[in-house]
Amino acid sequence: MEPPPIAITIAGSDSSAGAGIQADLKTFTYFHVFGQSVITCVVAEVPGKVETIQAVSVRVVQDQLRLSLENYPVRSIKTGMLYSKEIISAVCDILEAIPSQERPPIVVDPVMVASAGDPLLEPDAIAAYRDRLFPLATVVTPNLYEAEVICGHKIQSFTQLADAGAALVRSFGSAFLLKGGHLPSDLATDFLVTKSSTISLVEQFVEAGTTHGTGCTLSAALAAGLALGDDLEGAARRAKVFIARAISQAITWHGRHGAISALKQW
Ligand code: PXL
Repeated sequence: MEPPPIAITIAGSDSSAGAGIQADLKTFTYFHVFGQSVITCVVAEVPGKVETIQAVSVRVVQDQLRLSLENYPVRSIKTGMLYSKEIISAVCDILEAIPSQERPPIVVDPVMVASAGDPLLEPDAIAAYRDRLFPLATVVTPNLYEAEVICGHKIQSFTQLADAGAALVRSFGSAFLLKGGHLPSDLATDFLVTKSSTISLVEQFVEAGTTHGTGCTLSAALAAGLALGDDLEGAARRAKVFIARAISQAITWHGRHGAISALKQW
């Protein structure tokens, strides 16, 4: 039997396991992709509250990534929480060293803040994303807030979101999947913008029990599709259907401090 394709997630560990590395690995498994992980930081948190962040040393981040790439046929890579300019640069050093025709497709989820508003990226790291990681990406997946930070202006409508995508594609050369779920509407509309087209991906908006991990889960599903050999549009369509399902089937527990939920990623 053919072994499954391998995807690597380069991201933070979420102790509550709804986002981060844990969300990515569950999502990869759902798609029958063998997930490997490069842990960039350890985050002690529950949905809505980040308590502590401990970054992993740059050396250990690089060793995790280098060992996977040297020993396995890696079919796609996704990045999630990278936290600092030092970690972004360290990851780029390794990715840039792969000859471009051998480099697996790279999905960059430019994680900046947790769903409850806690910062997950040092402010001076944005330049490293723009200068080094976005140009290496196959596709970058900002939500509304992240798109505003990257573009430097407010985005208040679906038209403005699609226009922002076209400007970003011109600036960085990579494709952008812009997520419009935070724009008020009864439809959750995302735009996949490439050099040659803009495609809208539309699902019914579902008020989620939690939004914790939605960005991680979508970008992991996208990376899984690319690892399986889907083209970018096919992977994006499959990822959109998957995240809509994960949100509508979210699970809720009744814990000591009340209800607490997670997406269903399996
Ligand atoms: O959903 C953003 C995110 C990404 N990565 C890690 C996280 C979170 C959200 O809290 O903890 C590790």
